Amino acid sequence: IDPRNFDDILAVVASIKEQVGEETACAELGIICGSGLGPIGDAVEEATILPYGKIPGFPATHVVGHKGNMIFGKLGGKKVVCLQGRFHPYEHNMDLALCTLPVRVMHQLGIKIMIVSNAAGGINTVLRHGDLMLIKDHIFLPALAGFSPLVGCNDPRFGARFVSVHDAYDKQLRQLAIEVGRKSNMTLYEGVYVMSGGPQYESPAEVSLFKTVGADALGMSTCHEVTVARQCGIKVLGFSLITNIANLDCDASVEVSHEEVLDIAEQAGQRASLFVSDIIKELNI
Ligand code: 6GU
Repeated sequence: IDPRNFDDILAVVASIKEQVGEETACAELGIICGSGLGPIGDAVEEATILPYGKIPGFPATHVVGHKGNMIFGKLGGKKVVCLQGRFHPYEHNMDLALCTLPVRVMHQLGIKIMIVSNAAGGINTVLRHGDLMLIKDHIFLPALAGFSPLVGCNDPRFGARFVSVHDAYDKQLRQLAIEVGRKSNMTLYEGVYVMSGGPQYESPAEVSLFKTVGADALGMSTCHEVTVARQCGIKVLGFSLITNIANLDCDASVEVSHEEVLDIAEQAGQRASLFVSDIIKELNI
């Protein structure tokens, strides 16, 4: 499977439909559960689970704390397809087209809206660990340096050659999230997410750089998926679960540990998942 080849994507979709059935495979909402939104995958009703290992072209996931399942079923009365486990560019030689294959597959399965989540380090000082930040815009650092999933020859069936991302995180969906948050007394910040390539965490000087250019939270995922979703016209709602505070001062810095990130993601993930379920109930698709 070549993730840059449109016909290969259709072949992947045909295989999925053959394995789970045409009716089960069709979905109107796609969810990418990053660290923290795993529980939402477990909450899918009438679930049909397809492990990534059975999907042609899907690479294996190796990161501890990330599963690898495509889950079909219902949430809040909507037909959903849920990706429990995502592909990080640092795991796959910065092959961003490969890492976004699931987004193109979900588009062919019919999704109109995609909800994405990630674990992120807080840069803005109002953020505390365990907080949820609604993403209003992003800085896709790898893409600015040439690592974009849209690089290469573009089959027009994927969408436009030059994609506008002025409205990447849909304003109406963000307003809905804020309203639902208000009703359920959920403190919700809105901010800018910056994606770095990783896998090393950033130095204090690098975090200062991101703060200076307007980033509020920092992670290693999401932007590539959102960019591909926008190319094919999917509306996006994105969240960052703040698992730790990014280091800004090199004389008062602490080690960032993946265990801490996973621990907080697990603690706060249940609440975040309930909140996202409440949003899904209110969606008009
Ligand atoms: Cl501090 N940096 C990055 N790049 N990703 C993270 C993080 C920090 N904390 C959680 N994920």
